[in-house]
Amino acid sequence: MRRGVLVRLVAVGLAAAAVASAVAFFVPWLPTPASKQADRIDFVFWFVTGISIAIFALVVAVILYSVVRFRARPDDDSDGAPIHGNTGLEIAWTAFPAVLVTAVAVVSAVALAQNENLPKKHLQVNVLAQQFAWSFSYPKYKGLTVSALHLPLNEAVELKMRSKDVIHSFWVPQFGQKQDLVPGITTKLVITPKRLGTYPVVCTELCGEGHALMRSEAIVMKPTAFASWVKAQERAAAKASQGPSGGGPGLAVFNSNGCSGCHTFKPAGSTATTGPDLDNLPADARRAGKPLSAFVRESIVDPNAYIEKGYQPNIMPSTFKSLPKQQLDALVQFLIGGKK
Ligand code: HEC
Ligand SMILES: [Cu+2]
Repeated sequence: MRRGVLVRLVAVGLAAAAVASAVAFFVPWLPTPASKQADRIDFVFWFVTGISIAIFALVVAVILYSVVRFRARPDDDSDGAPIHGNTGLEIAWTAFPAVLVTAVAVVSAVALAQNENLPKKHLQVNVLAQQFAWSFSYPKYKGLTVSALHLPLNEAVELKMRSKDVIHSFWVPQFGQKQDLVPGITTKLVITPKRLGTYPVVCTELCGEGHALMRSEAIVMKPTAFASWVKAQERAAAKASQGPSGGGPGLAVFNSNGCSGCHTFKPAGSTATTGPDLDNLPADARRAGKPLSAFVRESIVDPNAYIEKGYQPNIMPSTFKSLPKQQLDALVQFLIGGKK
């Protein structure tokens, strides 16, 4: 090959690589990682992107050079020279990709193995998904159950995930991983949060009419803040159980069934807005023309019997009719809280 040709090929290749790199770097394709696992996934992503940019540059350089250099001139009707095979080239374009694909496989396998590795010292959180809410409970803290995932910074967490009804999928974009929750089995995910903040928890498996609303939050806190959050939750639960409404068992049922993930209710300290504010139940019951406790019970066991104005049917789960009677009673008691 003449030196001039090589110089031109390299120049075109570098230009193509520069354009591709700019697109890769300056478009925010992925969120900034917030966990160690997401860092490893990011590494694999950039490793593969780097290889892709190099191959793209090579292909673009050869194509552009060939199109320009070997194009047919206006009055040129002749055939091209006959060529047959080039053993050296064929060996190169077989061996080189084989090496690259093997490298990608090895790097991915190492990242996957590291991401699945669970250190001995870790926090366990049980995740329960149902149409269309998440709930998170902490066996270490006597089954403390909440609707937003609170995590201490830099501590490995094992999520043990179950579904009550259909297949859901747990996804926090900043943690970089997705894991399905499948009825009948327990699936697992390891997360080591490394950045403070509040991130969305998204259900990323179409699971029914309310799928788009099946969202919560993952809140990464300093370990000291996490400890005082746990204490405050435990204190609130203890206080509620001494209240006149017998909120203890009712509050627990409220939190462990994901009610707090959709409803605002002051006695439970919840602030979600997918469903109506349950602090206004007496007024809503009056509007529906029903006694308060009958209205509340019906709203839970048969949500579509009466649809509160401004809300849609089939969003509130209709599975609560299978709650044990005792839990249902406690829940109704907790919601009406001594009101008539
Ligand atoms: C996925 C979101 C979601 C979950 C989880 C959920 N709800 Fe609802 N809830 C709604 C929506 C939306 C409505 C309004 C539509 C309707 O009336 O069915 C509603 C309505 C209600 C009403 C009637 C309120 C009114 O003012 O008319 C009550 C009471 C209620 N929910 C209690 C509960 C309880 C108790 C739980 C937990 C056992 C729960 N909800 C779980 C979304 C949810
Ligand atoms: Cu879902």
